[in-house]
Amino acid sequence: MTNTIITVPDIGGAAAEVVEILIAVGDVIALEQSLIVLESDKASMEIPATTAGTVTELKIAVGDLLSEGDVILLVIADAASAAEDAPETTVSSAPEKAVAPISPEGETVVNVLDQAVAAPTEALVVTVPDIGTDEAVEIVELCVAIGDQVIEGDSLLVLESDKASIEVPTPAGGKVIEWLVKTGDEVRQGSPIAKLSGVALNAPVAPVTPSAAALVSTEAPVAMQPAAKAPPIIAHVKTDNTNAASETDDSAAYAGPAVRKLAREFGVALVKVAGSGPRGRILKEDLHLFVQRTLTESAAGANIQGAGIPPIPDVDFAKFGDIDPQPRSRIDKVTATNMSRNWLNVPHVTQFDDADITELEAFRQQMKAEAERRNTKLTPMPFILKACAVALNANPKLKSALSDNGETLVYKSYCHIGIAVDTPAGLVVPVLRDVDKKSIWEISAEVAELAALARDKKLKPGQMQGAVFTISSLGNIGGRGFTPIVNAPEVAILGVSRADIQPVWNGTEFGPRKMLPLSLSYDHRVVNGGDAGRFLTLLVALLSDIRQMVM
Ligand code: CAO
Repeated sequence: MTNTIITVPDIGGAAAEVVEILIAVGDVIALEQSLIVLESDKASMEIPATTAGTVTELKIAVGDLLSEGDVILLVIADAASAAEDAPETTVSSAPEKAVAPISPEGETVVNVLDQAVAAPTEALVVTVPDIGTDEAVEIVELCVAIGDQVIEGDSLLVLESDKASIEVPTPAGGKVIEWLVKTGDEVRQGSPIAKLSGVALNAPVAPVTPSAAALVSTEAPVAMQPAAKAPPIIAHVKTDNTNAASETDDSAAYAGPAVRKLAREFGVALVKVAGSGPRGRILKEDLHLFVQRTLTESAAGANIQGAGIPPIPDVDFAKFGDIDPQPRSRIDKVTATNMSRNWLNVPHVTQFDDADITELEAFRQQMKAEAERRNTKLTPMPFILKACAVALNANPKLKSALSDNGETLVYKSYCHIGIAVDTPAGLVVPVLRDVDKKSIWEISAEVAELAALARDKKLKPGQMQGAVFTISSLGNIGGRGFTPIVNAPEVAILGVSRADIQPVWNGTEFGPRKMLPLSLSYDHRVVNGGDAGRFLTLLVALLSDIRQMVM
């Protein structure tokens, strides 16, 4: 047995101080277990283990200033992990030494897969590729079994985030010899998921979708060398911005990045939470407890004072007849939460109008042959999308967003529009980018492509982000009108109902016209009746005479 050195990976430049040592000599550590906490003037970072084993010597002390390459400790790999580690190749789609941009939430993800050298080996550890988010996502399904032979591109498992289901394909063919995860586990980019054997590694392993690029890195089997593979470090960047949700400076709270992120999602000021971890470190469980207590207390207060929303009582339906309770999909549950959040936070107003699409429909019928030639189906949707883009650019408040706790209105130059798509797994909203710059044919093809991806659970998170406005169409189902719920932080949403022939007065007589019912819901904190009226009137005019769209 030989010692392996674990060193400080790329921490983004400047030296950082050791503020906490999370392990001791003699401890048995697991791969990716946090070893120490470093704190620079900008960030606090947990440094994870790059190899599993027993700690034999610590080379650092609290207060030391460390930079990339400094030795942290020595580890003797235990028999199991040594056997596991040596002959393996790790495949990941993380960019080489990538330092991800700082997200709006103030998270920086530093990925330190920094030795991208392919070598022929027997076993292959497949890791989660770039799934377009730094957040941990849940494994909802394992698609293959131990012993299965897979070929490159076969789906290994299905991940489900708050927004989408993502199938993770294998980057190479081989036999599945071990699962490193199970259903219900949460993983993120770089997490090892399965081992394959019989993989020919002479050729480079293919990048896998949904990743942007893949690399092959070999875990260094040589003792007394810095480990070649390192799991991602997640660093919380301190900012000077005052968090809208907290009245006090949370950087004073002692917590890791994951807990800080969760606290921001809950809107909890971390300084109010008591930590039960080592040296008072705030753990996720502490945060859950805090939220639970706060909710219970406020519910009790609300009941006493008669304020707040009374909970809907649980009913034992079995008392009245046979029942069949079914677990809801994750997307259904997240949609429910988002709907409640948006309904309760956004003062909604809905305005209705009908567009006379008689001419549009005549034109659409004329174009059917051309649509068939292009192997697409021309529905009213691409025209509605295009008309919305023109009307949004003419009324930019309808595609703005509130920020800074209501202090700022963010206007956007781009025009990405979301469309609600009903899928068996739940409601998802893929986003068409730059609708204002695309032709009706391009939009039509993209709607079909995104809707198909949505139904096949193949949308990437990035394909569901960045919308300035949403369209929810029930036109193919029916109904005379409905009040859609604004998809905050967007400030408006268009509901489209079923077009029907109506008798319309033309000044001298009633004539049969095909009328498309539209309902525009908007956030009345941002959009006033005048803004909405101008937008909807223009939209109706554009749909009634589509020649105006090109003017
Ligand atoms: N009025 C009358 N007919 C309409 C129509 C409308 N407003 N909108 C679509 N249609 C017709 C289409 O023309 C098509 O008929 P033809 O083949 O004869 O032309 C038929 O309905 C089916 O259209 P489609 O649904 O396949 O295509 P689309 O482009 O209109 O919609 C999409 C695409 C992805 C929005 C749709 O497939 C979908 O998922 N709709 C459900 C949306 C949903 O569930 N919304 C709920 C939101 S909850 O807030």
